[in-house]
Amino acid sequence: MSFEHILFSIDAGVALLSLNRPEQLNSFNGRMHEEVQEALRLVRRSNDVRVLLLTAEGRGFCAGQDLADRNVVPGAEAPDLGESIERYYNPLVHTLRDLPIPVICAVNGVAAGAGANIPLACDLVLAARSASFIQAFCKIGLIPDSGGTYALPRLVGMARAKALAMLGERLSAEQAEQWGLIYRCVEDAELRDEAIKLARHLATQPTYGLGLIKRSLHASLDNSFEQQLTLERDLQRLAGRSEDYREGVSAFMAKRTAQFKGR
Ligand code: T3D
Repeated sequence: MSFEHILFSIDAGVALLSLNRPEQLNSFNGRMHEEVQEALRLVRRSNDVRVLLLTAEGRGFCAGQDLADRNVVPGAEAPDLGESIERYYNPLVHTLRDLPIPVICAVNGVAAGAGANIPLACDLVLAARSASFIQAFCKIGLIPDSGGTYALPRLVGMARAKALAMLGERLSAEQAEQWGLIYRCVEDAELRDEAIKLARHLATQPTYGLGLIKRSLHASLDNSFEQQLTLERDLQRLAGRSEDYREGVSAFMAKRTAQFKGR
């Protein structure tokens, strides 16, 4: 498949997926969804990809669904948004969350609607200082989707989640960092370089183990202490059988730099 609305490349273990419909603030139409799905399939199938970096072109990150595709004429049947969510948005955030490698999101500008929640399905979110997050759904009679109602209360608490979702106000990147919605806010001009630096660093690390870390942290949100200890035992068993663990210990003992392979 040739890509029209995204840019996609793989270099030094890092897959870079950049949304590329800047005139529409990278809002999603069907074609862009299909392309993102195809790129994520390539990431999943590749043995070379150790980290995924998601970002976007232009002044915005993503304005959610392209509303031009939802502007029905009076009297016409309402579009089935549930179908769209099942086909596109839910698989997208599921894949980002479940990929067994670190997923970085670099939010380069305004992130609204689904575009504000897709980053929350990623592992490490950097945002440009001028970027902002808007739960725009309430302004058009919708509810936060793409995992927003799951992530928001868990990340910022119920009081702030309700205010964000019901007021649809712009949350600055700085405030998002202070509230714990994202990992870090960086200067605009440095965002891409910082994100690539972080991605390249992680791509040299024991990424199989990093995948197990994300799995265990995700599970902890719904597990009891006992269940979590059992999971830690099981995942540590897997980690302990990895080539990377063997290499990490051997390199430590030999006082040399470890060469991890993500296996
Ligand atoms: O439908 C389903 O499948 C269910 C799933 C739904 C998920 C959702 O995401 S629903 C929520 C959809 N998104 C929104 O409601 C956000 C709409 N956009 C905005 O509120 C504002 O554009 C922003 C706050 C994001 C940015 O404002 P601003 O002032 O910086 O830019 P702008 O002038 O509003 O937008 C720039 C251009 O992008 C403009 O086009 P133009 O006039 O230059 O030709 C605008 O129409 C276009 N644009 C922005 N967002 C969308 C969009 N075009 C289509 N769809 C958009 N979502």
